[in-house]
Amino acid sequence: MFIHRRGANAVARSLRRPPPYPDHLVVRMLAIPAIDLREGHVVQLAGASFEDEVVRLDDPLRIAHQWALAGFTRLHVVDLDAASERGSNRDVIVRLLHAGAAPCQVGGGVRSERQVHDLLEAGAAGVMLGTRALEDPDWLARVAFAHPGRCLLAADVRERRLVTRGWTQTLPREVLSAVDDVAALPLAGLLVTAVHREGRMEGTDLRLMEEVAEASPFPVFAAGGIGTMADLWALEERGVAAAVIGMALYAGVLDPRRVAEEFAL
Ligand code: AMZ
Repeated sequence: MFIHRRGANAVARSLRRPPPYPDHLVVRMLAIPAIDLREGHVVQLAGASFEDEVVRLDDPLRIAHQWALAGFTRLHVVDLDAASERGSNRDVIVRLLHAGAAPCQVGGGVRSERQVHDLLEAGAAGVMLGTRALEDPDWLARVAFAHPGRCLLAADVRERRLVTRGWTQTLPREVLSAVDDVAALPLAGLLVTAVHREGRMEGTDLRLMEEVAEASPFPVFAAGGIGTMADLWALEERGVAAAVIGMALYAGVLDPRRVAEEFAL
């Protein structure tokens, strides 16, 4: 039996109160470092702008090992060139998967069932599907049933509206309607990226994440804007299953060991 008030003990400790539940009964949120790939490098973009690259590191495998050494047990790998239809980092991704520093969820530009199949064959723990999944619901259903428990719907959201194609297209649909539409599929999770918060470290869109976590029958992976331990505790309190952290780890604003110690067991 698990207590589902995720993070209640951590919040109590942060307030210097005794934890309300025995630790072994509390389900913890997972923190996942982002490895965003561009032209073979690991990058971070400020405010989601390709013109405003603020981090560029040249050895993705070394970085993956560094996050694993810090204690993280999953990595979030995105091919930004493929997502924005500018190129591909497929070779780097295959090398990352073969290196096996930690299980990887992979996405960005995955637009065919063959690509999903190949990534899983190459060792991906999960595949994130955004643009094609949102534009072509029948395709998503086919792929999800062909690979049950391995696909995540990537819902990139600016304010409440879904955005696709490297965040250049805005769909008329809102994120909560997309959650309803996929509720019967055997997905591994729902990745919600608050594009309007991305790369700023000014806090995530908590209301959005809370509403999606309430509506979603799948584990919710939250991304965008995480900058502090308090952001992580707040997400956990709202029932979010996993948090993807980018800029705050690369900028050294969050201590990776401290985050992994609490959120990656
Ligand atoms: O930074 C961007 N412009 C960007 C980005 N990080 N565009 C897409 N993505 C990510 C999504 C999701 O994980 O957050 O790529 C994935 C979806 O890709 P696609 O090609 O399936 O929409």
